[in-house]
Amino acid sequence: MRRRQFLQASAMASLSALAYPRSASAQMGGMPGMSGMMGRWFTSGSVWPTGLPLRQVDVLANTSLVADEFAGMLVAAPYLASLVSGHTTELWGYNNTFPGPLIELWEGQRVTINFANRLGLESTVHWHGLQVPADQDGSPMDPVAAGNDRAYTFDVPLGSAGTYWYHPHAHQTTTLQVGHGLAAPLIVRSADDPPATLPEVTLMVTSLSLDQSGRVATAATAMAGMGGMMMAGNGVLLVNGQKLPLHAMTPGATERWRIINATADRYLRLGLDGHRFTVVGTDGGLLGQPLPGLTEWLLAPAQRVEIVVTIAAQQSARHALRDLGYGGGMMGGAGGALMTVETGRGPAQAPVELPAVLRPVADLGPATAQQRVVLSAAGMGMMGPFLINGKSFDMNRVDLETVVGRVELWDLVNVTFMDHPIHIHGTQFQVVGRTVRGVAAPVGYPAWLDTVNVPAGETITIKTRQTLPGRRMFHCHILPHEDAGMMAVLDVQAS
Ligand SMILES: [Cu+2]
Repeated sequence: MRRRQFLQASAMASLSALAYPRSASAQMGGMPGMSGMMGRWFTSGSVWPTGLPLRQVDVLANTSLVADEFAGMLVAAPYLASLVSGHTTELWGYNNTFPGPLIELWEGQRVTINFANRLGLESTVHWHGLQVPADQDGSPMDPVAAGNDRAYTFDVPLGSAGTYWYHPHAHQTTTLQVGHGLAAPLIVRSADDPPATLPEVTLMVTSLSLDQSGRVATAATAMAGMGGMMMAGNGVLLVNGQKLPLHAMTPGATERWRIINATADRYLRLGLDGHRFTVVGTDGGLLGQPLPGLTEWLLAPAQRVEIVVTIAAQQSARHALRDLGYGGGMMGGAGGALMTVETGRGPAQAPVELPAVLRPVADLGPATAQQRVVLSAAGMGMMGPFLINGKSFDMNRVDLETVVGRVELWDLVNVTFMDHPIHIHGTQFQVVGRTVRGVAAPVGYPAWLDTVNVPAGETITIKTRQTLPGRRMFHCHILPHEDAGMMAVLDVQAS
């Protein structure tokens, strides 16, 4: 298939996946109504300010005086924030910010992050999507006890420029910790970055559930964590910690937006009112060439996308970036408007030509091994808890084995009634196959992913390779599913 057809087929494929989950949730009878009722319960009484100018996430200062090195300090601790009128909210933050500070790195840099855990429970910092050594990956096997410190040290691989994020990955409390605000963006930069001439905006999407006194509704997170209920989160969707912020643009301006789905459990089907946009990058960085003319993009929990937006040349106009809604087999509707773009009164900016070629996405080469990963549910197959290859997570058990450098095909087989976004630590992979109800369907475009959505009833085949030895997690990134055991261990042996 020629490349353009390939890309279009993929965009179509992601649209065709929509019909199934809707019918699945319709089968649940009166329960969607219950979900709506709970949504009101957990958010009523909290009046969120909207329409404030979009804030940029604070950048973590580099305290290293040595060239090609980055050093920084992260303190995870509870702190009080004013989020809704009339109340203060205890969040858990990195350096008392929500989201946490943006870590900006360059390919080839040596990185040292000193981490102080001042939470009341064990935590870790997981560098989601970055290829770091297994013992620096912040996995649940490697917790930092409450009150303790540790240093994370790694080198940023060449070719890894892209949009990432970091968050806690502690055993069974990831939902709780991320749900209290612990998550932050991380960007790896490269001198070879054709869209770098464009103004850039980082949009970190999180969800937060507050009760009527403005407290983080831990009951909601704990309940969701009880076995992975088929319910989308009740939280309010926030962009850079704000509800429905206002982003000012010059009429006709072109910008590069890095969008991070840092929610615990929400699919984001992104659209910009009245506009088409161009995708230029996914989890692991740039595509080989721009993918233009899109009206929507499905961003599963933990995924990132880089889009280029040219806003209409009309002056003083408002357009919403919104979540158009995608159940993924869960109940819960569209998240609605996430951010308002408002054009000014100045003269329209001239259109910007994107480079035709971005950065090659190389094939990993012929696969020499195959693995099968079956996503299933215990019990009646509806409510979870969800399993991987028939088992619940045990960090002392090895579930799959591989060897450094070995290229493998993994069949991710979803026999449950809902979608699961599967994340593999320590690598970036490519989607090479897709089977819908036994029939091969068009697969994606060549792109680097560390998290792939496996729709209900489908099989997604990925080509993957680990470059460093050690034990790695792979798991569902709907965090209540992960906490309830939808996770497994990949042992990567030295070659
Ligand atoms: Cu899941």
